Amino acid sequence: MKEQLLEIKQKAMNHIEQSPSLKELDHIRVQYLGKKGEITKLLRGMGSLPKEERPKVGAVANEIREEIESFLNTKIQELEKHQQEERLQKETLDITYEPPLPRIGHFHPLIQTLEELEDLFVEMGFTVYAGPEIESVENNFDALNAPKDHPSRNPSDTFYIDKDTLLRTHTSPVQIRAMKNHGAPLRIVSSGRVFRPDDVDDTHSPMFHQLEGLVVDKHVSLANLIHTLDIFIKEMFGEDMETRYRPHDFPFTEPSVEVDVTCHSCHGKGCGACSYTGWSMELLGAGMVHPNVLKHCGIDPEVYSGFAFGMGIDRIAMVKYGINDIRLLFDNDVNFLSQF
Ligand code: FA5
Repeated sequence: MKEQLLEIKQKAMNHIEQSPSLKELDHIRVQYLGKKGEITKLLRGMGSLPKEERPKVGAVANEIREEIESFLNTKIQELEKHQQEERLQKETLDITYEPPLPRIGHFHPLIQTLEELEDLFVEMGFTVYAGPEIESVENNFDALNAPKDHPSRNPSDTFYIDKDTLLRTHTSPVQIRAMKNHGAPLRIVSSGRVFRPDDVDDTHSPMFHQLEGLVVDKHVSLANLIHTLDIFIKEMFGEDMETRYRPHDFPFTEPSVEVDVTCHSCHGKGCGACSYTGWSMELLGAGMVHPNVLKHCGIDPEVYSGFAFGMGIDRIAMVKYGINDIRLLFDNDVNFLSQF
């Protein structure tokens, strides 16, 4: 059996020596050293040897196995080295090659505007406050002094989930949450999505974004509201922007105003974008918090007063970036969005 083992060794060594590829060396390993390989097969016949011979043959078999294994590994290393040298010789370095850069994204212009607005109001001493998109009818309307027959409560103006819950129609219910949870004094802003079944056009979308502001303290006046909004408009759009306050009617503020700014296209001269008025589309509503709203939230209107405002963030972004159609903000056209 020793002779047969030596023969296998010789055969394996020759085979390895002549092998041209790593793949073939792998086959050789299986052929000679594997579980069903030649050495194992031969050793199965050891049972026919005299007892004292068996350990000797076993030792020879192990030695031969190790020698084949070691020669195989040496040959593999040689081949690998050779292959690497060949590859290095073939490879050339092109120092003028410009690899395509990965496309780097950035925040959507709406999110940029929202963050800019929040930063600006935080600098002015406001705290950012969060509110849910699914609201109670109570917070969205009743607590905001919107009477039962107010048109905004109509099912054709509001997405109801059930009779007591809806997709909020504005961010003003966050005023109620903040006043009920924290009382006075208070200075918060809150932003997020709001929903109304409005028909889509250049300036309207059924889902849009608002930023709400609320200040409640002693001796807060309309002058404070106008001063705060004037500072915000100039910081956001530039010193040359004028602000126009028009009387309006919101159930939750008294008095109430709507606010426009100088047309961004013509800077007030009058053009097609502003229908030759010189003023932008309406950007926000505001006013002094109605005493009924304060009372409802447990704040004494004889001691405290407050102002509030609610702006359309989408429209602020449109004025800021000169976008003439709100739909562009929701179309997800990467070519358009990558400009900002
Ligand atoms: C309100 O929603 C009031 N809650 C604002 C408010 C808050 C008044 C606090 C007083 C005190 P209004 O419905 O006007 O108001 O909406 C406010 C702003 O949201 C508008 O000025 C406009 O900029 C924007 N807006 C309204 N409807 C749409 C729409 N369909 N698409 C895009 N923007 C809209």
